[in-house]
Amino acid sequence: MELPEKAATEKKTMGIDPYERNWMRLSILLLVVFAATITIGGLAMGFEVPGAEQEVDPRTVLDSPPWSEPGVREVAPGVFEAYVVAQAWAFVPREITLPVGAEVTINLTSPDLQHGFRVDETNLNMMVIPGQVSTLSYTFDELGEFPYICHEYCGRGHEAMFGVVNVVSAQEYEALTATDDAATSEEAAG
Ligand SMILES: [Cu+2]
Repeated sequence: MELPEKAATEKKTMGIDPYERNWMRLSILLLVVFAATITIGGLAMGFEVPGAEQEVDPRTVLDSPPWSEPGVREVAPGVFEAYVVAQAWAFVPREITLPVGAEVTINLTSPDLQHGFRVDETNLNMMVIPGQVSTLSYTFDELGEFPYICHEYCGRGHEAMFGVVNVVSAQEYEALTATDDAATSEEAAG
């Protein structure tokens, strides 16, 4: 008499438990929310995947400006443009210094492999593909160091691909750029 009783209990456990059913409903709801977020973000809010802003030839891209001289430049007061090369296995430049409140447009390209670029504590997060320039803008409103890393596995030196955005006070920035200018003019004079 024991066997049929056991079979009966097993059959009972095959039904959907209310707890499980709620989790299934929640998962389906989440999928609907994600789909809605993507649709609204893409169609109504203008979110775009960083991508083919500009096509380049990865074999010759580093031979001519601005890519032959990667770095940051101020294009208008408080508005900066950075050109960053992601190459196996380092970022050029390794350090970007900006005054607090700087609005910077970061352009990235790679002459060799697929790389990634993610800046800590910001929403700057891009994929870098040879032959393309990825571009994102960000305003650094807080002082501090914001490390960036390559987050697309790109070979044996992958873990060495990192750098840092230094956000300093306006005075400190002025002092830094003043010494840079002095050094440059000294070099030119010498
Ligand atoms: Cu990389």
